[in-house]
Amino acid sequence: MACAQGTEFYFADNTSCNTLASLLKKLKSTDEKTIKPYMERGDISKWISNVLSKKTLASQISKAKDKKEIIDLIQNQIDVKKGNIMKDRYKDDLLAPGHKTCAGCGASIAARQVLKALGENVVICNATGCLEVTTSQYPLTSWKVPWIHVNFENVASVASGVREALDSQGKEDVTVVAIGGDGGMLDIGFRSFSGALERNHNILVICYDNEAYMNTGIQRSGSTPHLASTTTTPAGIASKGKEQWKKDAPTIAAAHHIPYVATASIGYPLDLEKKIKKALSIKGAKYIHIHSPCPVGWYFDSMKTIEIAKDAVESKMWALFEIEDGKKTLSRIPKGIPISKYMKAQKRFKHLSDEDIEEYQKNIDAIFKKEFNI
Ligand SMILES: Cc1ncc(C[n+]2csc(CCOP(=O)(O)OP(=O)(O)O)c2C)c(N)n1
Ligand code: SF4
Ligand SMILES: [Mg+2]
Repeated sequence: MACAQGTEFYFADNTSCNTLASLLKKLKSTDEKTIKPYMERGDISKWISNVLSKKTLASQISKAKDKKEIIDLIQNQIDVKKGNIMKDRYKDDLLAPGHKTCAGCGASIAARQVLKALGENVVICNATGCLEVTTSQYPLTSWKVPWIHVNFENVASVASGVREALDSQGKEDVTVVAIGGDGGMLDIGFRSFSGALERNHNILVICYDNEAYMNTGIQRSGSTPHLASTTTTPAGIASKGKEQWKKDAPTIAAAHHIPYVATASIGYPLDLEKKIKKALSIKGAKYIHIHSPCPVGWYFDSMKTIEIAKDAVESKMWALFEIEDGKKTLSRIPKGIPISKYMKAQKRFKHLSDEDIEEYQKNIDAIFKKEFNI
């Protein structure tokens, strides 16, 4: 059937194969009898390691008992490659892959988790920002639900208008969502955000918070944490990064007397989805604030997005809570890992000394104690 030659391998009909997908295709059309002798001589695993440098896969294949097992192993590798490990959970994903976010982008993970909980009966209004520009490059779109691009500064107003239009058509059952980044929602779009909440429009407002204006080059926002270095608050001899503390947007949202406010993290998708579903069951304005790490703007390894997100929660840098009828309830008691673990993994905090971090820790502990008494 085949033999290994240099960096390629050839089948008996002289066709070559140098990707897992073409190997799989070939194997599927090859009968068990033909493949057996190669399995016994261990040639199949040799091809894989020679050609595709998949040493672990090759050793697994050398132990395979039949063709079906080989096919399953290769199919599994292809699925992993396509990022389909979560294929059962996210098989009906409403944000299609192929968009242009950077590797490990927390904002796109947030959007997938949000859509999973929302379902299809929804209109998404999306403010300008990373999530919007990367998912909607004309004529392509990743959104499999009705979606509108809105200016940077008025997404909650547009969502209010969409709500009115749908209601006037008797479509009260359609969920209307305004989603934007921290800059678009909480700084420049604050007037629109505040207005929609104050009117108690029946919409769900979501901020994916990557703690800076990422799309235009990592400028600080009101949501940037204290002492983070950004391009407009660069750490150096004269500065230790952003002077001010992070704007407390969830508390500000709750001060509009809306029925539901919650914080979430992409590191805890089940908590996030539960909160979205709860919001859907409530009439009036709802606000969910999602902590969404950005490997590019926070300068960390893009493999670590979820780890960073979880460390934010476990170190008390980001609290998961709900505010209902003015009452704030913690959704997850943090393990209390040192904030140094969270900070030292990100270059935006790299300039801080151990003493700076110790001082920071004291402040965070004090805020947490005051807010949640733990
Ligand atoms: C009125 C207006 N000002 C500035 C811009 C340029 N602009 C586009 S996206 C962006 C930053 C977006 O930041 P954020 O909302 O936090 O979303 P992110 O890119 O971080 O996801 C800015 C300043 C704009 N489009 N419109
Ligand atoms: S800059 Fe950050 S938020 Fe923007 S697409 Fe890249 S990873 Fe995502
Ligand atoms: Mg942002």
